[in-house]
Amino acid sequence: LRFAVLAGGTGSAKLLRGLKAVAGEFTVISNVGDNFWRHGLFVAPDLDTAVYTLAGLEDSLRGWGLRGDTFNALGQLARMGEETWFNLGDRDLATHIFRTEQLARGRRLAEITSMICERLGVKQRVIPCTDDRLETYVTTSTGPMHLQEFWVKNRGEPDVIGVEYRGEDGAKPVRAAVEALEVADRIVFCPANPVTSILPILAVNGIRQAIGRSRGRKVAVSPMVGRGPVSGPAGKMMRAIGVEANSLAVSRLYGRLVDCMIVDPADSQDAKVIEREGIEAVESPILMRNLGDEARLAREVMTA
Ligand code: FO1
Repeated sequence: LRFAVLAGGTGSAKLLRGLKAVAGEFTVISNVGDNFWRHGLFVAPDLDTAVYTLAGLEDSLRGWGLRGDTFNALGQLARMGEETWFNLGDRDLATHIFRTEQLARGRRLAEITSMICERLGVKQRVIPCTDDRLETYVTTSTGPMHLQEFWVKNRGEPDVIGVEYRGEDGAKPVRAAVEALEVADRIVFCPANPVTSILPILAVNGIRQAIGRSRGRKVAVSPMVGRGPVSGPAGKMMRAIGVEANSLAVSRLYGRLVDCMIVDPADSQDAKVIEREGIEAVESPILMRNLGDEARLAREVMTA
């Protein structure tokens, strides 16, 4: 069976680890909305989180970066008076240096990502949804700011009024991503922040259409348990775009694009409404505390 998996950051990485354990081969289509330039380097956190996780190099406690990394270069940048709120590890920097150099040579992000996958021994394909600029900006009471500035520099504290995907009109999909979606027997929506991880992927012209055209079964895992997200700013972001922060609201955001939603047993009330609205709801624990949980949910996603 051919799986295509839409993925964002930390929450997605856990399911990717489970899928790697039980499915083996699949194609990840990654969000790029949180990519940004930092210290002269092009950083692509969700791509790197997927690649590091599939390479077995991830720091699974933090949910980003490389296990055992050190931060000496950043410390020296601080000493030189630079703002160092975004923690780029010494070894992680190698990825950003490599990617930035390849971009300067004229290679595209998708090509560079597959080079990184190959060099780190990743068997799965990891494809950015677009090679073009597409950045998630958060409108706060003090003005718009890039997602990383909101989440990391300002610790997710400012009130959020809205969210926009800058560049979405001009962003073309990566061909290999469209092809993977078209031929997939199953398309999986990871348990990710819908507003900052999944909707930016769907905002790329051609990606949403490819999912709509696909004859594969489309299964989404809710990132919500009870009245809020498992982690991160999803609740705040969902309220900012005018919806509630629960599994039902997530299913409505995905709408007809998905056939089936996996929701936590704590959300069985939501599950009933989701079913009534025409999407199958499967109740299964979505919290992933260890590899056992990750593999069990991955199996659920493959069979639901
Ligand atoms: N998240 C943080 O909360 N603080 C950091 O300092 C930080 C550094 C970082 C470095 C590389 C990387 O790939 C990711 C990093 N993240 C950090 C995670 C990132 O900000 C977001 O969680 C993802 O972009 C969300 O998808």
